[in-house]
Amino acid sequence: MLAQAITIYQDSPRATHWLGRHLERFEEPVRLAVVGPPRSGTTTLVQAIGDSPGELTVVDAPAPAPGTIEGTLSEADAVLHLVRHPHHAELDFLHTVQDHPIARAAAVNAIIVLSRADELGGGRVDGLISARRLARRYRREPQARGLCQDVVPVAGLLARAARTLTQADVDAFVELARVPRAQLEAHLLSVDRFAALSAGHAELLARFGMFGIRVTLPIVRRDVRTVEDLFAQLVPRSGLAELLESIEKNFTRRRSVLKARSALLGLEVVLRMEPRPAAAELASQLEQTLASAHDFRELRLLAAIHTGRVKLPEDLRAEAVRLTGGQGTGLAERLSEVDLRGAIQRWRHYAENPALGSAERRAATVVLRSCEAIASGTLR
Ligand SMILES: Nc1nc2c(ncn2[C@@H]2O[C@H](COP(=O)(O)OP(=O)(O)O)[C@@H](O)[C@H]2O)c(=O)[nH]1
Ligand SMILES: [Mg+2]
Repeated sequence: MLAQAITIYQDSPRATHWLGRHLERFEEPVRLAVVGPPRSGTTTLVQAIGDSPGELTVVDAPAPAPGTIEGTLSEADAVLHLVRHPHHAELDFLHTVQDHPIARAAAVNAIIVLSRADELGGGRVDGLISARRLARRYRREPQARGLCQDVVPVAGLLARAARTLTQADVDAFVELARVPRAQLEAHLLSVDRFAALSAGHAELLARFGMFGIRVTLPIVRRDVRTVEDLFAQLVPRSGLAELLESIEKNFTRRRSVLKARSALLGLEVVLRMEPRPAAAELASQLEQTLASAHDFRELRLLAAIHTGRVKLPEDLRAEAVRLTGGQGTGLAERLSEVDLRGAIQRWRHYAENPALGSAERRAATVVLRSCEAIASGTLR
């Protein structure tokens, strides 16, 4: 469709440049924009996630002024929305972003991050526990439905410190662990008291934050003293592990769908800004594609299952995830341990079973469509 559009718009340099750029993007890594209000921690989190060459490019996208949202996000295939508290007005921004017909039809490219998650627990070592509870609750709320694929809490500062950990940091913690406990406790009561320990420790504090120090110290006390080992302990504790997993599952592994989504959005902009009779056919083709794109439905279903918005019995749940590509979109991954003919009968039955809730019946219909697409060989 992009190639067709380039032919139709060859006399418009602006349109062909824009469309050509969208064609190029198919070859590029998934482009992930990290968006949030000032001081929500976007810069810190971008450094914590880091690029994965050939797979993922992460860009820091400070919250744009109202009205420039489309421009900022049109370059991204997927978005992390940072909020410091989910019930804050900050979420209105996300509603605005998704308040576009195509964005809504394909709201499959966003993860909400509860950033600076350690602060939700008041800096206590178990801070992330309350943040996780909040995220779990929020994932199921109607307000989040249709807006995002997942809600994940992350203590970005600790995550970045883990990512950039050096042997010198480990040594500084080892030295800290030698200070008698009672004496150290007094220093751990406040940032000022801690910084007073020594200049080197002030730097450690700046990089790890008080939460990071409190979390890391007991690990080092348990004799974890190499960069690799400490890194392995800090990645899950900062929430970074869960975030990377969610990015992988929802974005990197679904690269082709996200790229297609970006291209459709890009095409829509040209068709809307420079309408012409020769493009009418293309416009209706675009509409049809969006209405029937099964890939988007699969992505939404997987997110609904993952977040608990759709509740299926355990065995059905596992099969639904596999058949809709949650373990990999290839035929082998979809069909492992599944007899396709039996699955089609089963899922048709579930789709019509009045004992299931309406969300579950709709889910079964999506799984059924996936099975039928596999059977007819039309699955891309
Ligand atoms: N406690 C805590 N502070 C953080 C965290 N992430 C960032 N910060 C601090 O919040 C401030 C803003 O962070 P920054 O990444 O520059 O936010 P940005 O304005 O969105 O780019 C800085 O002082 C950071 O050190 C976090 O996970 N926990
Ligand atoms: Mg910044």
